[in-house]
Amino acid sequence: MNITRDDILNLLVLSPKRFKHTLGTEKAALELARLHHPDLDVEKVAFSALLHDMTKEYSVEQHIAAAEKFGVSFSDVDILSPKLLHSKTASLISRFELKLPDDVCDAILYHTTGRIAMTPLEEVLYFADYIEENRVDDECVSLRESYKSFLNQFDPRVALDKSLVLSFDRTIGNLMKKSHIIDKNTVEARNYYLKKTFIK
Ligand code: DGI
Ligand code: FE
Ligand code: FE
Repeated sequence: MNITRDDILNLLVLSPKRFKHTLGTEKAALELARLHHPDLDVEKVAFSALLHDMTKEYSVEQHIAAAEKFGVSFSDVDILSPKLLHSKTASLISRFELKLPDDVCDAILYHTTGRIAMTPLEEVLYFADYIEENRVDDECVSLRESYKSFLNQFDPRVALDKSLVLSFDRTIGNLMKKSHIIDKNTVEARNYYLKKTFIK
């Protein structure tokens, strides 16, 4: 990749809180990769984590303008789920401006919703974002604890699958409580990882 970690840190424009979360996600992703997917390219893990929320603080108008630069327009349906726009614009910038490889851009694209049969890189980023150490809300704390306890009881693959199911269940539960639209990828991912925990 023709970009360095320092280049990425210099291009991030984020509040201190979001920047801390970004570094926490990088750390968690590297740790998850070491245990679950040791063959992953550590630079890809770090770069996808550092960039995953690069547009998180954009307004809807800024997301629309950022996508337009690459000839992409959001539908009215896309805009009904504004929280998902940052994964899309961060992925577009990574792909077309930073010229990062497809697997890194896909990990960024699916970091909020997850999807069926995530690649190792997608899985590591998705879950690191949820459990990184700076997330202190009750649900993240309890998910981190469940993950640790699963690791003590099951092999790492099963522990991660069970933790992914818990994470999707919580996200879907929260979205339902607020009557928000649930992305098809989130639902499909939840069912996929739930079935996986039953089938040997
Ligand atoms: O960007 P972060 O805060 O670090 O975390 P994230 O990218 O996982 O975003 C979390 C937010 O995204 C949270 O407010 C719930 C929302 N979200 C997650 N999945 C879906 C979703 N929103 C909609 N509308 N649909 C989803 O499927
Ligand atoms: Fe995000
Ligand atoms: Fe994040």
